[in-house]
Amino acid sequence: VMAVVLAGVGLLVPASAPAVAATMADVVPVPVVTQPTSATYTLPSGASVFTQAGSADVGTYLAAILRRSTGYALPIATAGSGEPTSGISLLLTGADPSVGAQGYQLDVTAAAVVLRAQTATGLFNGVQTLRQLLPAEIESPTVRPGPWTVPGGRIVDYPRFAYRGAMLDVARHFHPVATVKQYIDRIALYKINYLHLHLSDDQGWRIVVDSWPRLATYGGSTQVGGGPGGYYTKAQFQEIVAYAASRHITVVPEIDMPGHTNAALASYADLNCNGVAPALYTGTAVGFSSLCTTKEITYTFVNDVLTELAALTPGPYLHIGGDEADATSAAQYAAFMNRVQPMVTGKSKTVMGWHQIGASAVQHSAGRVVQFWGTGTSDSSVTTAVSRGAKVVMSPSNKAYLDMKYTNSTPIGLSWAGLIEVQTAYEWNPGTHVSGVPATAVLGVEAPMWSETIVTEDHIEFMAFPRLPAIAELGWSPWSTHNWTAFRARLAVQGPRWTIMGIDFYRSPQIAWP
Ligand code: TNX
Repeated sequence: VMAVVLAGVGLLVPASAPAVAATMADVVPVPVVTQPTSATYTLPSGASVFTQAGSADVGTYLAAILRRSTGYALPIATAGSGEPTSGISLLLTGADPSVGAQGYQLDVTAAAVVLRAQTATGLFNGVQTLRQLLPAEIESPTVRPGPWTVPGGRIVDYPRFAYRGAMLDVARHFHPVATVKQYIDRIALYKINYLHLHLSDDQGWRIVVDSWPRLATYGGSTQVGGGPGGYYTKAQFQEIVAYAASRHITVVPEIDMPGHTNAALASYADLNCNGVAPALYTGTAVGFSSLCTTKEITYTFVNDVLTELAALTPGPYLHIGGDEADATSAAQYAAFMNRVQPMVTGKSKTVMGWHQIGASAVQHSAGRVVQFWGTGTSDSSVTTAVSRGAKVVMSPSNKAYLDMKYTNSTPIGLSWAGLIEVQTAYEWNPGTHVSGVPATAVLGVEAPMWSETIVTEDHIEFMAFPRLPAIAELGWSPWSTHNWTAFRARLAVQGPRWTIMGIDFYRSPQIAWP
């Protein structure tokens, strides 16, 4: 009801009203160094986007965004060798070396906007900042009057952690390609660079495996609540991977095992220890299913699945799940993982798994990443894995789970890990959160969205915004900048952008939305 009322108020603002200028203090995640000046750049209608070899794709992406709302032609032109003097330049030369592989330097004068980085990814991240420095109306899907101002100054910016992820559970409720693409565009706004897709669970198998075709056609035929489910063809999955790549996001596919496998067990009787296929499952219980760890065919199956998945995955990680394997003994779990992990590395991929794979009986696998999802602040599986050289992705369920309710009255979501208002999502430090896990062992953060109650694109947006930007800032910004008061002020300014983009966000009462 609130959203309807506010949308009604929004309609009273004529689309011809002049745009409100942004300031350099408005950016989420907050940049490392911000040096505002009193200058203002105003994008002229005849401006060009200047690119070099290697920055043309980012230039095309930026121009497409700017053309929609400005109505300007914004041709892509080749940057000259001298100092750029007009328009927006995307350069792979001359950035402050501190920006590294993912950062960027942005210089805004009255005459020009110049973005510099060492990689196209750095430029892409800088473009997300530039979008936030333009008036909110820049995100309008239709032409608006501007003026299209950018506050003057310099930003030098780079991430605290290399891995900043979002996870979407497409197993409990299937989410079609278009929804995933939309989410990719949403998360890219906040410099998220990994999309973890939870592709299999008890309720559904969501990716075609040619050598085991019933996984998708039968195992993917339903979902929580009994709906029709669905699955991605290989071409569709590759379409998602390519779309993510165009947003400088790497897909991490997950096949959860040996638990969370009822959909596979229902599809092939042979995978069951008793040789009997269970019925498809549409409830929300966890921990009841297991692949038969003592049968050889299980390992043929896992190897076939991982071989086909690796072939579809340009990114470095294959996530093998490993959580809540309550129907498997600890010894069998370790034996299973000790055979499966080498399959992953044998395909030149790196193992990623939920933190249970850190158990001492499970061997270390070169470079592996364990994903912490506990509600507490100590875990022996995590510290054991770290002591052997693993890196950790922090997804504490009482802080980073986007499927938890905000408050008792949130209409969707779960609450087993707690209620997570925006401040709760923001107030923790990935570098110190788990005792015995120093910041140097932390690869980054991830915000998982489990989908037992998340059915539509609208649900995804409502649960992700505004908490996803909080997790994104924990992953990107230096801890020295961490400040709830400052964050809530910067977050408030994002609200009008989301409204213009059509994002149905949760109007948290903790934030003074304009
Ligand atoms: C626990 S977190 C799970 C998932 C559920 C989620 C719901 C984790 C690794 N396992 O199977 O979907 O809770 O919040």
